[in-house]
Amino acid sequence: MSKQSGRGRVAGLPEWDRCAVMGVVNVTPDSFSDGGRWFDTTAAIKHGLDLVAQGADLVDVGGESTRPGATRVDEDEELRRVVPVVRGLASEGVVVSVDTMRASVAAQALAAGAALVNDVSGGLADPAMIPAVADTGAPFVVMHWRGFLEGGNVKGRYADVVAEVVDELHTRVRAVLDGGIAPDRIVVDPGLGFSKEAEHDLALLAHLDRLSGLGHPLLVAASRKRFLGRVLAGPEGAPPPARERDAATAAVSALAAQSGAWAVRVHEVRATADAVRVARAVEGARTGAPATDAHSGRPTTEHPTTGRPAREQPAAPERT
Ligand code: PMM
Repeated sequence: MSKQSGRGRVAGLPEWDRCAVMGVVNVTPDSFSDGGRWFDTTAAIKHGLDLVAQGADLVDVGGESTRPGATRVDEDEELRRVVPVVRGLASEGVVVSVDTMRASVAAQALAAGAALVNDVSGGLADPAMIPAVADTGAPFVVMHWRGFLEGGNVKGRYADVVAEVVDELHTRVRAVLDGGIAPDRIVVDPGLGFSKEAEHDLALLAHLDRLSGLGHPLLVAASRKRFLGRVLAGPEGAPPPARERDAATAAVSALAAQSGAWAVRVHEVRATADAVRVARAVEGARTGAPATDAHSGRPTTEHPTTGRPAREQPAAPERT
């Protein structure tokens, strides 16, 4: 992968010629923006399929909330939440990622058809995680993490957030490589909102090129996060609720795609699917390499893996 781009190719996953869209299915009663909505297995599978129909390239399934102060779910409960949803989506041809900090959940999700392990602790929460993933040869997301989010954000002090996050991620990547995960199967993620204040998240977004300099594809997960609430509220106002931050999320998706991110992780897929395709079209106009994506423009095509209609047709003729 080029040192300038965080896109690259992740071995073991399909290749997209633009920033990929990872849709989120939280099978939890308490995630901060959508807790409880997809808690039932059937509803969660249907939601994942809907996200694919709206343009998601992968679906990230998680059974444990990582919001500040959340109590950990026990292992059996996490397995009960996650594995049937992973199996249901994978059996429909969806590229599934499993969002977990537990090796046992990762292993069972991979056995049920997941293609990628997304561990917000980058392998720190469970010492069995890296060997378990290395054994299967699955790709692995290494997120910047300074520990569980407890009150007061005591771990979120930085003199130079970009340099420190790059440095700490570099150390984690080395540990992951030493643990036997192949370099072309590692994705890095700055962990927006994890032990970070709004100013830290914004600085990291302003310097995605420095994170790409780690030499691995980059995942950016800004969706509905607190820093977007702060930006939208302005200096005095109250932040809008999480579910009113989707337009702001799509704006970050366009910026991340333009910076060469490999993927963006979002709750509301449709606007981000458009944003990454516009970013790709602009890139094509600059480089002379037109997009080959079957979804670009106003497609009538089917999703490449599920065979479902990718997007609806516009109801009325365009004006200009
Ligand atoms: N954030 C959340 C959950 N999983 N995974 C990665 N790789 N990066 C993130 O920043 C991240 C994540 C928390 O958000 P949610 O509760 O809305 O899913």
